[in-house]
Amino acid sequence: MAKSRYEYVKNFEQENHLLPDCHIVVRVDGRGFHKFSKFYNFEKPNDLRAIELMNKCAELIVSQFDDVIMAYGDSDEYSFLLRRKCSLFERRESKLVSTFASTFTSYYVALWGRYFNGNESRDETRETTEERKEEDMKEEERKEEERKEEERKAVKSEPRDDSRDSRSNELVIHMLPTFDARCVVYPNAQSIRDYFSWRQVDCHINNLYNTTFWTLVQQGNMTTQEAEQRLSKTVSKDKHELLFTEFGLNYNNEPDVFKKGTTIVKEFDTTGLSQRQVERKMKKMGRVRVMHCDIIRDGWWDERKWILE
Ligand code: DGT
Ligand code: MG
Ligand code: MG
Ligand code: MG
Ligand code: MG
Repeated sequence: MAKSRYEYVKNFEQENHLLPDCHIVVRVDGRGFHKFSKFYNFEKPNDLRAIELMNKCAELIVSQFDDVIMAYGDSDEYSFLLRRKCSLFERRESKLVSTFASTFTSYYVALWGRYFNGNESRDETRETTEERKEEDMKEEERKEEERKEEERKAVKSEPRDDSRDSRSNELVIHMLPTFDARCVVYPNAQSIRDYFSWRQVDCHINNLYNTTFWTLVQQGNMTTQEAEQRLSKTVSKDKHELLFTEFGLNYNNEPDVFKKGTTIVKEFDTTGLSQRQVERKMKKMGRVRVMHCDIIRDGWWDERKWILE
């Protein structure tokens, strides 16, 4: 192609090629999800629909990019770990950041209805047509109930939020989900382990706080200010104790998906393979596994040495 006289402007572009041989983490985080989660009435403290939607988006990304070896997420964020030797987009930071943010956002928007509008039953992973029929019938009945309930409300002429159809949870144009992203480069296995420990500890601390806070509000009939006041200056142990003695709730029995977040990892069966065979195999797709477990302990990483190779 002949060069035009304008082409010199290309020289103004700057690329940040991330350091070779280092681990890259791309973290996406929902923009303004405090407001977003309120607008779409997320359940408190945890909305399983939102969590499962996030997990599905992350799983699709892990499956789509060979170089993503692991992901960890909770709340409105997900961290993706790229293989140390990865050359995706020549390790160009802006390409990585923008692609992950937009791909994640696209999945989130495309799958929203499946998780938030009772369209989960359209999931192609569903087992048999018989079960599907039964579910569809139940779904119809539920929708009919909802419709009647809406009518009753309308008759009482409650003030209605005219910004959206309160009968559905459809995304509206002035409140669409967007995600930011950043790349962080880590020099060694220990810093990567510490990175994921940091995120999982954060998940734990937030979840313990939120669980206690919303229990005080929902079951203890406190105002949010009172609950905040009650929890100020408390440490973890106090919150466990409060939940147990005042509400008979053993925090340890809360679902792992809330306490531990979600880890998605590519697994490879490498038993009996030579080093060369292992390397060849690692270049192909591994089996994608989703789990909710402790990733701070050594054992988890010892069983999956390929992640940090
Ligand atoms: P940012 O990230 O700086 O744009 O601002 P936010 O508002 O996204 O703040 P961030 O990311 O620190 O916190 C995530 C927010 O999302 C937090 O306010 C709680 C909310 N959120 C996430 N998952 C759930 C959920 O399952 N249920 C409810 N009720 N809220 C959730
Ligand atoms: Mg934030
Ligand atoms: Mg956020
Ligand atoms: Mg966040
Ligand atoms: Mg192009």
